[in-house]
Amino acid sequence: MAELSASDKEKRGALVVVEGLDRAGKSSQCELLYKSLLGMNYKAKYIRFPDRSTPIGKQIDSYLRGQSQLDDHSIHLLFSANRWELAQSIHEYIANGTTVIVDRYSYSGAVYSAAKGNPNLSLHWAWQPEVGLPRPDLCLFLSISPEEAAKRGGYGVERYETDSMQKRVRELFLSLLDLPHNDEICVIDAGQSVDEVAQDILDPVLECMKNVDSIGPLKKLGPWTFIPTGESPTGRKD
Ligand code: NYM
Ligand code: MG
Repeated sequence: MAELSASDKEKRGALVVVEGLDRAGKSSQCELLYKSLLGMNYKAKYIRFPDRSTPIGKQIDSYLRGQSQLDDHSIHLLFSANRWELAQSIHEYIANGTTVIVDRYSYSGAVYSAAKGNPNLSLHWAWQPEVGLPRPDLCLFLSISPEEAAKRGGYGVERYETDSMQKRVRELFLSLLDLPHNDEICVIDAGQSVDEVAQDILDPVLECMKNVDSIGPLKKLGPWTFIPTGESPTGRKD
């Protein structure tokens, strides 16, 4: 196992986000990554969104389980508020040298809401409440086809876990990959074995952690990140 050098110990942590469709294997891979980093003596923290433990998270959980109804904009803003609740602590972890692994983030936030097809809720609109949140240093997109994901256990239990929704979510995720300013996105083939996916994830994460000094202080998500102003990959103008 790698020993930490003196300069490693002074570095800020990296903010690493893992994204993808339901059943892409995000949570299992985040756990593995977290354990690998701890095993190498790095300081690491694993968080996931939605964080269902907070009062806002409980409202989200009830909506996802179909136990409550909410306007599309309202639930969208709750998901975003759930990230804002943790923004300060993410800054603090990063500043004290802890690498933060985040299971879903603003990209899920924007694409799932936009995929609902509400004509008043474009991808561009959906991105706005994310502006100012900590900007990931690296985003790993676990790429899997909706058909492959649907074969995995537990699929179909919650709201959004339908074939048509997952297909639109994937199209929107892919449209984000084509936009400028997305250098920090790395696409991982999530159809491989668990060990192969874990290795494909670990390499870019270690590279990113090594290079955080050259990236500089943790940045903030801007309106320019991923979504060009005034248009959206859904083809709608705001
Ligand atoms: N989801 C998740 C959103 O619609 N917006 C968000 O901002 C986030 C973080 O919640 N189908 C959706 C995607 C998932 C669902 O997430 C629950 P998970 O990771 O499956 O528990
Ligand atoms: Mg899910």
